[in-house]
Amino acid sequence: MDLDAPSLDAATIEALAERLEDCELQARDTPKITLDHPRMNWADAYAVQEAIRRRKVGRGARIVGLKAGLTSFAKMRQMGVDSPIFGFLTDGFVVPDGGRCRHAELIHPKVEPELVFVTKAALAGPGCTIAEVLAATDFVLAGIEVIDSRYRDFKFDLKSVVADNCSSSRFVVGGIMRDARELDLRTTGVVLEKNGEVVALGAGAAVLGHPANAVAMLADHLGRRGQAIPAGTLILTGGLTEAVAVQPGDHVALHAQGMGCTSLTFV
Ligand code: 0L1
Ligand code: MG
Repeated sequence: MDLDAPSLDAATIEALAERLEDCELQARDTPKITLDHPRMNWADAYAVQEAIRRRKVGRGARIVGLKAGLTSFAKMRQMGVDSPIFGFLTDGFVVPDGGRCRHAELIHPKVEPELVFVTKAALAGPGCTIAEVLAATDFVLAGIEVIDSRYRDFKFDLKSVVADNCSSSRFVVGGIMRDARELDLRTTGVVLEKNGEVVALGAGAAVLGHPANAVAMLADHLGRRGQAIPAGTLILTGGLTEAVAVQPGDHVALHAQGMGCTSLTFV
């Protein structure tokens, strides 16, 4: 899927990165980029994402984690794909546990409940297994990802969304740090509440049969590029349910079985 050479020249990749990041920073939407570049390939898509990452790091942002997206069977079926997509998280995306997220800084945010891994040893693919992931995991905890596609009405194709850093915008983690080996993460239940009402619920197996699979596939993805997941990396493994739209004033809480609760409020 992603081993081609880029087909777009460096100037076009930089221009696309600037267009998408400007939309992110100014909270405005844009048509999907494949309308202008219908033949862009996976390498182009990840090259645009990488250029956005360089822009942020160049301005002093710190990379604080990685994410897998489209990891639930339901979402993969819906999008007609058989492999997840991957992005990065910066310190600018972090919302403190129980903290506030400014809705006006975002375009059309949605929240999704996720299980989060933090590694204590490097993980390298290809061929990374669930067992290797669990052995390399320091702890797991609950997280809520706020996704905010820069594309008008969330209308995109996969290459456009990879270029847009997989709709990453904000995230919160919290609750109780747990040893992954003490839990059956396939049957770990999650309940997402908005303003005290249950809006989504699911179990860990919704993500690729076991959320550690998302980490293994991330290691494989990086391994094909000669990279690895470093020790100490926080990884969002992907939404366990459909994403839920939020408005200013909404309080969102995630209860994850055995992992307590994490929450944020949109202001
Ligand atoms: O984190 C995610 O699963 C988002 C992937 C990108 C697709 C979307 O914006 O729904
Ligand atoms: Mg997500």
